[in-house]
Amino acid sequence: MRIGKLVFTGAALTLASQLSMGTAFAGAPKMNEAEFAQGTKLYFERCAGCHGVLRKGATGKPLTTDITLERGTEALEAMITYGSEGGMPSWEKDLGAKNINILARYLQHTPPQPPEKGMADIKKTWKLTVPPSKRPKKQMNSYNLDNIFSVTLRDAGQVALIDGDTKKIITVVKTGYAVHISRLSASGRYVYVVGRDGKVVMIDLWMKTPGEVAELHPCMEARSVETSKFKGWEDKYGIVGCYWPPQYVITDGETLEPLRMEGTRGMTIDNEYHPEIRVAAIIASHEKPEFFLNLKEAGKVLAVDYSDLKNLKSTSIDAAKFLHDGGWDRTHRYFMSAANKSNIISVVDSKTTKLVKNVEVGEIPHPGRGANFIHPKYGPVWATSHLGDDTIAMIGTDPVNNKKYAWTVVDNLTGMGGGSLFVKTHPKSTHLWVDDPLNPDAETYGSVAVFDINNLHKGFKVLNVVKDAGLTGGRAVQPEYNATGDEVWISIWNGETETSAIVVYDDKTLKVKNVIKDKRLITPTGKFNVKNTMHDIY
Ligand code: DHE
Repeated sequence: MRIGKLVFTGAALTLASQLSMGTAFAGAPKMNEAEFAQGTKLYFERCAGCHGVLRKGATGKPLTTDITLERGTEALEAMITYGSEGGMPSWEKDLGAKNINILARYLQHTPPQPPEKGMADIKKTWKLTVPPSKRPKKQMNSYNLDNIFSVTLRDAGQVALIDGDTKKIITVVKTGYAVHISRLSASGRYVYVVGRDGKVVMIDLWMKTPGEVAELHPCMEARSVETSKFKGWEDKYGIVGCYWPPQYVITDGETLEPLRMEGTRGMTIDNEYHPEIRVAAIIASHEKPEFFLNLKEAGKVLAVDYSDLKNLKSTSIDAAKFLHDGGWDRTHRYFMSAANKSNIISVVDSKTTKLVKNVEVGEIPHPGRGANFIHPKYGPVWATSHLGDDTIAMIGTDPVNNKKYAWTVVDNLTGMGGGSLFVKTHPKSTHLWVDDPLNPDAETYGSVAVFDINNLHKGFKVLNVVKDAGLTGGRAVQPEYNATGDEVWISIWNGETETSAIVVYDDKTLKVKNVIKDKRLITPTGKFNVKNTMHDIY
């Protein structure tokens, strides 16, 4: 199905600006230098996230010259203009005919190879803004730290720290370009934010006004950052997963000093060499001193043991291709990892460091971190919605007391439509929230569906979040609970120059409690509540 205007985009401008015409391909349609530069910029801003820097394909189809030259300019223009049934959205409105023509010609040239980034380069980017010795010894503010939200201000390259109790913005911190996610240190003191441009900023919540204490720029494109959570290793290490160059970097947890890095190029599960194996989601084990990395193009989950960085051990687990996002089951033992273009959830046991099962679900699962709850009939389940269809799949996750339901899809719900990105619930809640920001229909992408967990097949209640925010446009994205699990925060993601908002709902009554509007809230998308993120509650 078509998912409408592509907002699912963005790559590093800095990366595009480092590529030149040197690699232009003689057999391809003519382009002058300015057009080639524009094509490169457009590709990296809009296309690389799904199709890959080298255009080998992942969530999007491969766009290598053997394919694009055969298609030719006209067919490529039509594809970009109108999108495809395979999920590629229409770009007509965003790019316009001139840019589409440039992009169609650009795609027939050999993809320029972006530069590498080794340890010496990375070390030069390390900035210890406030060394640990100069940081507060205790919390210097009176905020309820558990209930602070780190909110992605996507197009502003910032995060807003919002006090969940008063709903007021505490401060806005500058981060990387098109910032992607925030994660918390195990203690809850530090927030780590990663931008699409691969810049990581570390924020200390104990400061009188929380602010940056360190930064590092280990990649040119990235989407993931995580911190060590195993007992005895709290706040010890951080890890950044890069899209480009394909690598990961382990850092000191308190300073972001880069300590150890490894490349991820290599063989896929089909034993084919791939030059661009990107690191997608990273999740920290609670069972062992390990990070679990989704190696997207390889289809492997890499368990990296951080107990001895000098003699680094890692276990490569065959899962399924195009691993993207995912989260823990409710016991925090099983990693439910979405191989989105394979329509599979790979279940990895973090205790045995082995694949348990590849579970087939709907089209392009996209759980975020997923949602854990007790299904009235099948016991503990973990749920995901889908980008490519309107279903919500529930997978049994209890191999002890509900063995016959474990690791199979026990139930499916029908939601508002395809184009969903995130589902969410909370152990204290009886509601399951499902967004739909990439649905083609404006009414739908501005709304969320809420299911009653005790009566799942009764149907869902639709909340028109755009209307509740008093706005006329925007996409409702990523439900996130507050620390006590009785409020749900939803972003209205509007254009950079338009008014956006965050709507706070009472989880019990589903009534609006607050609408947070502030001129600093530019393109809010992901929201990360300190307590829930730090304890992996979802
Ligand atoms: Fe994301 C998580 C990659 C587009 C909002 N996104 C992730 C993760 C990955 C990823 C690998 C998991 C990180 C982790 O857990 O360690 N996202 C990508 C892309 O490659 C993609 C498809 C295209 C791109 O070029 O970036 C993409 N993502 C988007 C968006 O357009 C979204 C909707 C808006 C935005 O802010 O850019 C978006 N992604 C998010 C959010 C999360 C996320 C809010 C974290 C969800 C959570 O609950 O943890």
